[in-house]
Amino acid sequence: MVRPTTLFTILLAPFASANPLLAGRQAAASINDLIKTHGKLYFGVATDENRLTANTNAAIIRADFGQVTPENSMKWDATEPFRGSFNFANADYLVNWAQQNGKLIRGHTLVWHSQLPSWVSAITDRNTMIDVMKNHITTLMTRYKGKIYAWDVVNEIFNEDGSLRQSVFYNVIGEEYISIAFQTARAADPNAKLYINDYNLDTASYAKTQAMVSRVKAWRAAGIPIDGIGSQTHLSAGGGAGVPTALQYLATAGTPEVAVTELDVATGDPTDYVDVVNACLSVPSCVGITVWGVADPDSWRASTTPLLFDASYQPKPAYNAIVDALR
Ligand code: 9MR
Repeated sequence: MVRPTTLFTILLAPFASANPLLAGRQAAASINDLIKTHGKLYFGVATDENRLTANTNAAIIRADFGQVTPENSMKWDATEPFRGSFNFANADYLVNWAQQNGKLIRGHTLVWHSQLPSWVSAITDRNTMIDVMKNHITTLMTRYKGKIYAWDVVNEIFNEDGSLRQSVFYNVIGEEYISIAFQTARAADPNAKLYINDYNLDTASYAKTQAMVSRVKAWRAAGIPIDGIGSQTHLSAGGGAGVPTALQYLATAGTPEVAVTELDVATGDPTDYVDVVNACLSVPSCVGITVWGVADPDSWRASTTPLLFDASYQPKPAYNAIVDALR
């Protein structure tokens, strides 16, 4: 089957310069088109309605990226602020935009201790918590069934020492919440790739990286349907150096896929970005890279200017270095 994104590239790429859809494009080449020549599925970016309707974000994403992740609109506080009362306005906008523009979508995120409404944090009864978690997962995944390439089913469930975080899900349900979450997700949208996603997995020898690999191996052996490990890859300057070895190591957990899911680099050093791109190229199961926003001022850590486009929405040296590395 021809992927929608491939079709988009074939049909529209030759007319890019004349196509008003792509007006506003500033970069020399699409890093999404280039990474696909290496057999990867996408080079993507986090965004949402507030970004897509501002400045030249939409034009840049249309031209240069092949996948979008909702930065905030699919999180629990946004989608189910009160029990059983769902709000999909911003998430629908993101999904419709992606479909209209031929972009893959990574769903983010179903079970996370942060951006969690207080009504969930207040639950103390195990069966109630299981019902609530299952209903949340099933409702979101069913709404977008068939439209989401991959879901971050659980997010940031490890402590830095590799033990499991004492989140409200862990405390009330026990470790079994992980298996319940993945089984529920598989049943809701059997074609979506199901991911476990976390940060500080950027050094192979780090306790959290080691725990991710050993626990994912064990969970998969026990039948938990985990298809991918997402490495967020929020780096400090110089942090790219360890990523190739770390990603290789994460791949040894045996999941069909790994992905770089939230890349940004304090100072935006081109070398760090190229290290991460080369890491994905050198790991066969790495399906793609997502950067955590388009332009520096919109970053969650804007003061470190960590992204690929500057405050004027112009491509930075790191963007051009990625183009060179992929050519
Ligand atoms: O970029 C997101 C920012 O806009 C939100 O305020 C923040 C709230 O926690 O979440 C940010 O995204 C996070 C992502 O969802 C999970 N990994 C860490 C990201 C950066 O904090």
